[in-house]
Amino acid sequence: MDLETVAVFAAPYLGAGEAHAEEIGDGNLNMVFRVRAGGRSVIVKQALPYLRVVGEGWPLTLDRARIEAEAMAIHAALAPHSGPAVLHVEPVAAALVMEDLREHVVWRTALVAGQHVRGVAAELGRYCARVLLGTSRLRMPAVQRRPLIARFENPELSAITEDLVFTAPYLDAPTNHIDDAGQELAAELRADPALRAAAAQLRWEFRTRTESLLHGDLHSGSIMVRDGEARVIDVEFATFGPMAYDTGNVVANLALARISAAERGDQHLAAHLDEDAEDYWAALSEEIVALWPATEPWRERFLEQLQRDTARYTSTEMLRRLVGLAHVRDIDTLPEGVRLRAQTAAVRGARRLCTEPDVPAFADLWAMAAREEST
Ligand code: SR1
Ligand code: MG
Repeated sequence: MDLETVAVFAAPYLGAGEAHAEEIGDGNLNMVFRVRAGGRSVIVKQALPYLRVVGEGWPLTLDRARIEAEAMAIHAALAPHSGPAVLHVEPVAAALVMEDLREHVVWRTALVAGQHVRGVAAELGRYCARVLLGTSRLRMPAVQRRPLIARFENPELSAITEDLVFTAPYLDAPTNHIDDAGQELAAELRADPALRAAAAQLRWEFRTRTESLLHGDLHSGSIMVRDGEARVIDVEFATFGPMAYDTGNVVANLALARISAAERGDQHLAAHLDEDAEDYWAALSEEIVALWPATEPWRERFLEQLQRDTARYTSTEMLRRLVGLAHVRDIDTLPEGVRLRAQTAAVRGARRLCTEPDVPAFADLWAMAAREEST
């Protein structure tokens, strides 16, 4: 859709008067518009038959709009108000009309601007527990789950993850994007057989461990926040996979934000991010305990395994954000010398996490991910 057609398309969900549209999307995949009329506004998200940032040279299934709409419906049932309300789904146009979260900001944008938003991390922990446990065999009957696993196969977007997260960063792949200063760090990853084997094993587990319906791309750019509230967006990568893929994404992106804040000398935000990480893990664990079925006598083992796997997936998410195709602004907006220090600290921490994931407590995991010294 263009600005004119999207305004007509969204008009039934707006107030009276002429509708005006603007394009607001800055994501890699889709078109996103805000449309206003009569004092109201909605968001229209449309999938194109290709990747928005690359163009027609990278074709991509329109089925991602169905995946997103269906995943959002499941999220809304298990974790009410964890995402924007979906007002309409139009399969032919591969478009969704959604609530406009005008009062919220993208979490990464707030963090890069040095702003701490309170209460968000704990909210996110509860959301993860509700969706991840709620779609697992611990809480969802097999008759309901098996057809869902097929509906969320999502092969094209899962292949992007398999390639960009678990494969390309460990090879001299043309999709990698590494600044001159970071070349040596990237070469270290390629020359580390234990790390390459660990990443390949995590790719295998991502492909085969259909534990829960994942968000599939749960970084701080997929989370909109305001005081005490987190709303999760951009669910097109949803597929069944290991729970720790999502929890590792959250921890990795918080860790990169923390490393960035510390290297910028923003000790205030760095301290808040330490608290956020603890709050996220505490709320996640408490909600898992609350939802855990009384008939399953292995809760502590489950939590230990989740922590261990979160360490491993935190590692691969951090590394791919440093040397892969899709970087994060937290690191890339740092001035050159500071950026290399941040990249070095992050690579060092992520590599340790991969090889030493069996830490006693979450605080140890966090210290490795986010508080490694660069010098
Ligand atoms: C080519 S898509 C690159 C990245 O953008 C998405 O948000 C996912 O993180 C994907 O890996
Ligand atoms: Mg996205």
